[in-house]
Amino acid sequence: MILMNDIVRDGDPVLRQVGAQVEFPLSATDQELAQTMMAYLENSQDPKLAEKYGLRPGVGLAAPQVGVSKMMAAVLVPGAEDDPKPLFKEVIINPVIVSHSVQPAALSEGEGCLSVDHDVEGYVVRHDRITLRYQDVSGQTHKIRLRDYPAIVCQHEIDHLNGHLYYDLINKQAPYQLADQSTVLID
Ligand code: K3U
Ligand code: NI
Repeated sequence: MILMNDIVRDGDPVLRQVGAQVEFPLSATDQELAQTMMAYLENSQDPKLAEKYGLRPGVGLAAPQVGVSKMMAAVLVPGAEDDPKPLFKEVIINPVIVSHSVQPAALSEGEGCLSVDHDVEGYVVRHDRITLRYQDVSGQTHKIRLRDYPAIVCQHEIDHLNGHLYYDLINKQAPYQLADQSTVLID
């Protein structure tokens, strides 16, 4: 089980490395990594388990954040409050953004990261819509379109796989200035 103590914090070089491609069929170690990363997200989104184990809630977790420099991330975006079905739930392996909208988007509240203990305020401007190609744990390739919040979460996670952290994208001089007035602000 992954606990907060297992999560690598900003300053560790593994968070700045480009992850290695994952080979298929998945090794037993990589299968367990996929399973335990998704279990972290599920547990962290359950208020009772989060409290019991001291977990910070997360909607995504990338392998480098648990010290493994590989192209693998778990994503669990919950659905609406009264809907138990997640909006997006997948372990994405060797993900590539094959195309994206010109239209930018940012979360109105900014972003956070389980590997960054202090909040860095400001807009993190990303693509509003992406076409994502990835492999699932069985090795099957998917090509899907995502927009708005799930697209933002996947971009945050793919950034982890390429050694980038969300605050790299914040304009430090003017954190809430938007260069493009058409930027979609997501609540
Ligand atoms: O954004 C978070 C959240 C948690 C529960 C419910 C709703 C939102 C927590 S921060 C988070 O999930 C990071 C996780 C990280 F850093 F380990 F990848 C991912 C993320 C945060 C904000 C925007 C996009 C992705
Ligand atoms: Ni993060």
